[in-house]
Amino acid sequence: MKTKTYAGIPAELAKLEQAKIVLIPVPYDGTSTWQKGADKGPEAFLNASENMELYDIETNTEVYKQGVYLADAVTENSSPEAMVDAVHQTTKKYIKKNKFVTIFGGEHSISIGTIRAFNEMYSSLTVLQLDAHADLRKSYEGSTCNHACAVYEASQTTNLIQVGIRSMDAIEKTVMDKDKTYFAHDMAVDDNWMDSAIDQMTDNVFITIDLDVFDPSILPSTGTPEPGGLLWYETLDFLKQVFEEKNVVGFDIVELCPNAKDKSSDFLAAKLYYKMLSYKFQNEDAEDDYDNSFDSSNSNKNNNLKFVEDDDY
Ligand SMILES: [Mn+2]
Repeated sequence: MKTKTYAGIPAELAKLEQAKIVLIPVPYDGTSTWQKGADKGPEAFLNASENMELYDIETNTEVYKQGVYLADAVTENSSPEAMVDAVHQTTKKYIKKNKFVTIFGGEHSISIGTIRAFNEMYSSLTVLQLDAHADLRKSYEGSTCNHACAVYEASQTTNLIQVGIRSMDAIEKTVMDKDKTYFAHDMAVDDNWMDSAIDQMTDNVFITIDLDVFDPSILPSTGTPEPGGLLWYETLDFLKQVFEEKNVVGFDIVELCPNAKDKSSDFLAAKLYYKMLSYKFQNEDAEDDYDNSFDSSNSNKNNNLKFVEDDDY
């Protein structure tokens, strides 16, 4: 039974009917290969969120007043495939309720389900992936729903843009679209990478953030930390521009692997989530109705085809 609201917000702002935002926790860690613990991510994130100031200085807003409904966690873990299916169905259910749907993992394999749902509900979807790892394997250790395969399906069915990549297997080069991949070592010496990535996006953008995209100096608590990652302000600068210029339809944040002795990563994740909501709703009056602009006719189309976009965008 759920006893708390997101960030301890008042109960009347946490009801599904009134809330514009839905948060779905997915405490899943079934396929991680090195450090376990991503199943504890949502709880650590929610605890940190409760201890965070809810006024955002930069946007001069209190986005929680738009209403945030904390959904029941998706706990299906009988198999990776069953988990992905449950995430897919739950995400879609709340998109259809005209909510801004956000998901907190769990390991990155949960995004196979979130992306599938958004791709069915929005046309010409761009998936913006911030991640240290390419995650483009078609299958890994006998499953297509392994964390190493997190965006393989997206690479085939959406306009996938990968940012911050600094670890991959050579086999992934056969799947990767190099023109839409921003390697960390290139970003470090290229002032233009943000504009270039935004120019490649369609209007509808879903963002998947693997927290290991951040440098381990600011986010050590993740399953596979990789040196040479993004820092805080450059990441916010990029995300803010994406929210301002595109229709961000939802996002997920994954791979928080909390450490009882160092809660700074939990706070970074909590603040990142709240910042993204603040950017999304900064020009929306809390009293105004919200329209998440999903396209119900789209769910009947076959979005399993390779993404093709002939128009300029
Ligand atoms: Mn990943």
